[in-house]
Amino acid sequence: MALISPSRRLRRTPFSEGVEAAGVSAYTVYNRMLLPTVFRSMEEDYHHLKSAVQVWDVACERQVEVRGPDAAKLVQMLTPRDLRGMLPGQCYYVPMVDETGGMLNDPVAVKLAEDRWWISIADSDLLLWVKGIAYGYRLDVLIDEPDVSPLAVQGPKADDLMARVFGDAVRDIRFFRFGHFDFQGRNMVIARSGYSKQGGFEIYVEGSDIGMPLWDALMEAGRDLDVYAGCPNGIERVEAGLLSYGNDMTAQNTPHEAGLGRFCNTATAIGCIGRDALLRVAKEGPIKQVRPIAIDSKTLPRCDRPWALMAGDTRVGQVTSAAQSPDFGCGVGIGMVRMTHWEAATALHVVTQDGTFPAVVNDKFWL
Ligand code: THG
Repeated sequence: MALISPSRRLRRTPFSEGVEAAGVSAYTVYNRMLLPTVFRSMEEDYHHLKSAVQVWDVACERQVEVRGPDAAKLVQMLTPRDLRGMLPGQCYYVPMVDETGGMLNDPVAVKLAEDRWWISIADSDLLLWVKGIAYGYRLDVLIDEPDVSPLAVQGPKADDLMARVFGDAVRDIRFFRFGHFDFQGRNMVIARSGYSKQGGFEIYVEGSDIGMPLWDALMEAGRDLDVYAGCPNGIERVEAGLLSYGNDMTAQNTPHEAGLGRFCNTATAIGCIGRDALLRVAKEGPIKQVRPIAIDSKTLPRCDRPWALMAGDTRVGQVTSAAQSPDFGCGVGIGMVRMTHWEAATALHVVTQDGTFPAVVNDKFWL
């Protein structure tokens, strides 16, 4: 593919200088911002992520900040996950839906205080929806996109690296919890979370000016840990079954179809927009659902379009993300499969732009 022309509409990040210096070799666009996808190669990045530690510029995971007396009420209107038990200091993975139960985003909600939340969004214009709801319901809230840019530190040596920069207390942060830490006199929200299954943290960097000093400090402190710039890895995240909004599910899908029913408490999420629609689909159950798909391949082309999943001559679904897995010796994919064929071990085939491969519905994701 040809290069993408940079311009003001395609936003750089507070870490872009560091990303470029590290020799980024490909980007995608996410929330109108640059998101690195490859540094050395997808496979080298994959092995390095699983053995060392990486620093990821995920500034494109923009925050929708909601603050004011009606903040908690508004956030509950956006999601079928019951937020009543959520405490300040917690993060929740929350499907967000429209009035028909269609998925608008699958962000991480960060509860800073009862009256102050960050919604750390996937790639869709959620800010417009949230502002529209707040205005339409005359809620007492302020909503904006603050100058907050997540920097992820991921990999088995993430704890050691983070402890060197922020102190040993970071080791005590529990999964999907956060604490406040100091870096050069600046407060940083640090959560144990991230878009990989290798373990690690996300630093919510407030103020673009402190971005490169933090990037440099992490790189310097981790020299002997083999720290390197990285990014969400297209192979590892499929092995892990981490969904990509816009790829694996869209506004055409309910959270149940996306396999996110475990993050819905629709019956008790009082006030959720789309609740009635979701109560119906939760009762009847989805007729298609996300499934892990193992592909009998030696190499795979880029999954840059949906690949038809066939049972004989019948189309029974599609694969929306896939890659050849070095560790599992097969292709790994995320598919959306009709209920007639979603049972584990169902034999199918997948039609790619480079030919057809045997495929099978796996019983679980690989990581
Ligand atoms: N971190 C932050 N913001 C984000 C992402 C992130 N915004 C965009 C995108 N990623 C949102 N999508 C996801 C998808 C999966 C997870 C987080 C965000 C995730 N899922 C785990 C799982 O499914 O196993 C854990 C979920 C849980 O147990 O609560 O981590 O990565 N800040």
